Amino acid sequence: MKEILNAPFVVEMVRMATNMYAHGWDERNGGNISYMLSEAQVAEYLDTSAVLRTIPTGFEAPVLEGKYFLVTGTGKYFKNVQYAPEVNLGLIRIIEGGKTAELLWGFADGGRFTSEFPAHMMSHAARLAVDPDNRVVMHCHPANLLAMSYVHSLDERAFTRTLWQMSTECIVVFPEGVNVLPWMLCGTNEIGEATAEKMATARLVVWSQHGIYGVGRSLDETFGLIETAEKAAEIYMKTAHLPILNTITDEALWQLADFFKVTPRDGFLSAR
Ligand code: 2HA
Ligand code: ZN
Repeated sequence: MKEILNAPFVVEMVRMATNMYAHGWDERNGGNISYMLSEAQVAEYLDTSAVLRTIPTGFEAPVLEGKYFLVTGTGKYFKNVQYAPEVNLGLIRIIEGGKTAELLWGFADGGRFTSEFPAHMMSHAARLAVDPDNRVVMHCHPANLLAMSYVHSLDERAFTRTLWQMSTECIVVFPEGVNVLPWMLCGTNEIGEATAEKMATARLVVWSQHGIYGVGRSLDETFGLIETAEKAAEIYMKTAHLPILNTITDEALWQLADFFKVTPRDGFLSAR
């Protein structure tokens, strides 16, 4: 059996948590990541029949039965993940239709997965229905997206259009736009269900006055999505109070969509 601390998925997760902390997106215990793994990946490093303990989840997600996830722990600080991966991360398998998680590695101080586990697992289930290659759900608290949710309309079309106008890359990176939830109590099944519902039509879901959820096929892709939206929000917050003399027009956004062969969310650009 190979050493799990050297597994590419653990190394990548540690680097990602460290990088996200460095971006200022994950103060204190803010943020969480879940990364779906195949049984073959896990079996190179662990005896998959050796269950350390079982943890109840409080929800059901039958399509995740038998699936493996590397997840950040509740109350754990992203800044500390690199110093003690086996305490701050856990590797689990979902059983009993989602009601129970079997811990195979990690959470070595007796801990458990992120308080946002329902939102993560329900988002995985929702995204797998749209994209069977989805692997990652990532949540964090980037300052400019949060700030924008205080001063901008939360209408999804309006919010998306503003982000698209703030940087040429945006419509290419997230042509489906962003979805937006109003403020809701975090850590609950209700916000998990609402997030998953929004995930049916976009890979980014803003949690107003809280943060953002992103999903993708890899950690890099998911990070890049959030990074691009957050950069656009930063430009918005730098310019919103100033006289706007220039913008990226809908005609220019259509040109980008054509050139980069992406399909903008239906109805989000003016018809041409
Ligand atoms: O895990 O970010 O939303 C801490 C949080 C809760
Ligand atoms: Zn949060």
